[in-house]
Amino acid sequence: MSGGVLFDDYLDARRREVDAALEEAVPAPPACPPRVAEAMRYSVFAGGKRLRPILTLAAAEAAGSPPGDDAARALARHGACAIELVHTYSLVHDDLPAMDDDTLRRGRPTSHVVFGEGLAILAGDALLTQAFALLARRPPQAPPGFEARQLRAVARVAEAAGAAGMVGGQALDLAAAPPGPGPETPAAAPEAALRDVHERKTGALIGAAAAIGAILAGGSGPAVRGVDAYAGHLGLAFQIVDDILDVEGSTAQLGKTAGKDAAAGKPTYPAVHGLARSRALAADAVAAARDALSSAGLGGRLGDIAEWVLSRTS
Ligand code: GRG
Repeated sequence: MSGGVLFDDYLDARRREVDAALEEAVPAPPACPPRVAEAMRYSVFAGGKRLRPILTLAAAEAAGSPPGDDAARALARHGACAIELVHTYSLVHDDLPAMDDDTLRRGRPTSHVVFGEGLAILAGDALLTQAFALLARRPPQAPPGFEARQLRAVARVAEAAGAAGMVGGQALDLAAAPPGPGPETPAAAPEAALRDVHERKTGALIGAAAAIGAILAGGSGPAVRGVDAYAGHLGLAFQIVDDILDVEGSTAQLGKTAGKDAAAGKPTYPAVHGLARSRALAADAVAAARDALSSAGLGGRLGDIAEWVLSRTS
């Protein structure tokens, strides 16, 4: 990692930037009823890592818009917030009784526990739709032709979030898990099926987060393709590490119920490959992500972010 403490400072600064932008991005009364706004804010400001929006900003920086260029920065910030809203919606809906039925997320009681199932569903719906409102909003000082970049970003996020991406992955995941914990839980799942679920459920949005940063920044074709290749490997590394943490992490450390995947018999990397091989596969994926950056001649913080994904503990 290039300069440990400095990278921590970078992450802190980007987190503050994202949080300030999210304050503006989440609708508030009188534009919407207070209870919906409250439920949306409850989940958005619950202390997530902000990996995806930071990835959007870092990709924008790497592909062409320097951090000091305020006008260019505002363009990428909309995309970064939109991605975090989509991500937060997916967590709220994933925790519902009809899905993962969880009571703890980001260290807090889940949305449906606090607001009831109906409002949690609506808050998730509103977060998803607000993301697209934000992506379509014209930022001040947008350069001529910026609408074409916005359109590409809208399409990319919609594909990542929809049936071919996250929703599709979640559907496969639901189908793969037996109805409850028990000895019939399968010990392993085929590698190809596991990868397919992970690429859709987690990888697609991580890929879109990085790609739209490069797109909104006006990155060249090769730069956008390089960021895309990097993010494909990063998404895989993220999910392998997530699977490992589900086995090795504690509920307090993760801020969500640990050990749920294994208990539910879900296909995971440790279940298929064991822990040691899973760690090696995550490291390989991060090395491949770094190679993709080198091949495309991309600098900036994307390499550090890949190392962060590998070493994260929550
Ligand atoms: C409901 C359509 C729909 C999809 C749900 C994202 C998802 C799909 C399910 C969440 C279940 C889960 C824990 C997936 C593993 C990967 C993941 C998204 C982990 C949470 O992301 P982090 O660690 O969370 O970046 P924070 O809270 O830091 O933002």
